[in-house]
Amino acid sequence: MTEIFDAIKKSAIEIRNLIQTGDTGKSTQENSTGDTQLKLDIASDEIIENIFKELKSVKAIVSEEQENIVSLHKEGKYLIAYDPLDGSSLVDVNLSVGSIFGIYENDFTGKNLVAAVYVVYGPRVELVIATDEVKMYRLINNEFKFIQNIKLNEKGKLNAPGSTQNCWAPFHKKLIDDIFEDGYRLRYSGGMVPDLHQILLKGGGLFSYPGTTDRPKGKLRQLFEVFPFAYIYEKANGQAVDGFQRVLDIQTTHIHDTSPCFFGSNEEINRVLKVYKENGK
Ligand code: P6P
Repeated sequence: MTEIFDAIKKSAIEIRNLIQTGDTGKSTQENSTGDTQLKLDIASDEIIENIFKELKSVKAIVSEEQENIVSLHKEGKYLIAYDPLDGSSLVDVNLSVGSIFGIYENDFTGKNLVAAVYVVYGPRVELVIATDEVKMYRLINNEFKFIQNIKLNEKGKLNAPGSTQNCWAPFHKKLIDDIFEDGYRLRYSGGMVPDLHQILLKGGGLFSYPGTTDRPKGKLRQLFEVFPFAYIYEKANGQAVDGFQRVLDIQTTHIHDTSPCFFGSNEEINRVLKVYKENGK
């Protein structure tokens, strides 16, 4: 799997250079989930696909920016689902964005995730690799240097409430009040990768992207976004749930399926589960 991590590091340096050219470039295309694709999305996707094509250990890949699975090497062991540049439109307002990778064996299901990686393109470029441990690296003089292991506290201080204002569950207001009765700091940029990175680095809290009235099954994609971060949060001593169950136990029916999701420290997630159990459907 080392060659995959090295390939991701190589793609991160190329994508960082691409972002700094400044041209996000609106395109007329839409991706499989109806998001308008920026030239930056398509270019980042090409960088990653071309690098993965060289790896004999990769059997197939699927990108959030493409409709279908791309078969690569039939003797390969790993399947990779990735979001090449999540939150790319934030580049236009100079906010951080990220790439997300789920590395699977046998099939694209939560239970078969064997590693997850994300890259944050911000004032610094940082990369986090989760296998049995969660390790963070920083790009220094064009090389990724190991900085620290990441572990979540039992209870945190940060709250990233994505789109909870129009959550389908009328009790969601109560949920937020119950969970955050003892005061949390609001930290939400609209970019899943920097928002979740901040909670990991600052010791914990809760990131919520629940089902909403217009999207009862949530907005974030299982294979490319939700499962990889669920894997990372669990390996960092936290949890990831859809309100009722562990996210990694969800049965995916289509590669572009979405899911409501809560990522966080044990204390906050256990409160979410309790309130959903008492009030949910
Ligand atoms: P909203 C970015 O478009 C993204 O996919 C995630 O990075 C982010 O958490 C979410 O959507 C933001 O969605 O509805 O708050 O704009």
